[in-house]
Amino acid sequence: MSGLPSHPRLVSLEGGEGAGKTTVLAALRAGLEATGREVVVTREPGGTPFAERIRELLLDPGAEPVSAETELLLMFASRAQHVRATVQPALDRGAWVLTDRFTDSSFAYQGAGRGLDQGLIALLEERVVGLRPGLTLLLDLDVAQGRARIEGRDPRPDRIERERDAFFERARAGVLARAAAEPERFRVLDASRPLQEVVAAAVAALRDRTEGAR
Ligand code: Z5A
Repeated sequence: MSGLPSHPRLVSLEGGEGAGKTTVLAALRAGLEATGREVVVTREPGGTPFAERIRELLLDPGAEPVSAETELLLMFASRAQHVRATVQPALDRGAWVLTDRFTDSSFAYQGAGRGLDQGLIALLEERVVGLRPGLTLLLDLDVAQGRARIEGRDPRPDRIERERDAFFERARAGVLARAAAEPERFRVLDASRPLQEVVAAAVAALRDRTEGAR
């Protein structure tokens, strides 16, 4: 486990395509706002205008193959800007930050998925990011089931969506291993259940943490 500080008001959602992160985020936001808290909902890659431009680069299928190293560094370039321009200022003024993906995605996709050195990713996390969420909700779903849910959504899948299932299986195994290694931070939710049940489980998990973290 790393010695990085975790912030109790930074909450991340992780999970594969079609796991329900978008719907869950909206419910978490509504629950927190109903109690009078300021909430910033954001995402990675992206979360600031500049970082969103990096997201476009990352997801554009383009014509030129993108190396795994390029992909990793662009993910962290986006995250560096996101943390400094959006996440940290919001935390500093007392807001809750709900982010659709954070550094665990880089360990999962670029580390476990692409086979890049986990030590390099850990170093980037330490030097460039410098903090971890206090709570990470992992919406865990079978890869084929996730694909089936988003089938037909986008006539032109993005560069990462075009990957084979084996890549997503490795990423899933990678993030599950991280969850097992950090049970205090992660809550693993079975995302194959009906959406309203997944939402209710996520809201309950966050409620557990909001007690005393106002
Ligand atoms: N990536 C990376 O490689 N490295 C990094 O460091 C970071 C990211 C930060 C873009 O992320 C890509 O970037 C992503 C990882 C990579 N590529 N992949 N995979 P993204 O978060 O924008 O992409 P995504 O995970 O593919 O998003 P998504 O497909 O939109 O997933 P979602 O938000 O979890 O799903 P949803 O939109 O909420 O739900 C999809 C559909 O399923 C929708 O019709 C729902 O109504 C339905 N759904 C959801 N849950 C249920 C349940 N429980 N039952 C029935 N139907 C459901």
